[in-house]
Amino acid sequence: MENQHDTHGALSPNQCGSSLVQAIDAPLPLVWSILRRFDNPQAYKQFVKSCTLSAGDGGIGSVRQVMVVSGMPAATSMERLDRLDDDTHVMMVSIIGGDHKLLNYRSTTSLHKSRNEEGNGGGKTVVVESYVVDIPAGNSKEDTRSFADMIIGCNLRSLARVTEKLFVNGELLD
Ligand code: A8S
Repeated sequence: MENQHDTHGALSPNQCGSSLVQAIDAPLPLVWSILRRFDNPQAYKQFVKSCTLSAGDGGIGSVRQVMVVSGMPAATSMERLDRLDDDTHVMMVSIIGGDHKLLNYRSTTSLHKSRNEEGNGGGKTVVVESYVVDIPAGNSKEDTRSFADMIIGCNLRSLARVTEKLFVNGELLD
């Protein structure tokens, strides 16, 4: 389930972005417990080989050094945690360095209780991830967006797989 329309009203001509949606058959607290671990993106991101914090302890302002698996057009990424809200389940991350072309990349990920399940203690979650990034010189808006959308789509489907498996195995966190 992906929605690839622009949701960032004020994009400059040299920027692009989109918004992707993923439904997950697992409770929001469980999904949040995996997503909020800024120090451990490899728990679900398949393109991450390893990750170490270079600043902070995983809270707001922390910086992580991500090593990407081979086969990608980049090997490293330096990323900062800008926001982590345990009440509204919103996480914001900026990419601030690395050997890739995603300059000024900023993402917002939020979790929502599935509407159908509200009120009956249901175990469904909707994830929405949006981003904005500069279009690299010599690249098209469409190529930049489809590249980022491909990675985020993989990440969100993987987050669904991992948390649905934990849920089935009875790992109900609160
Ligand atoms: C994320 C989102 C993205 C990550 C991209 C878009 C990246 O980690 C990969 C390949 C690249 O060429 C760029 O939430 C970069 O992880 C997998 C290294 C940044």
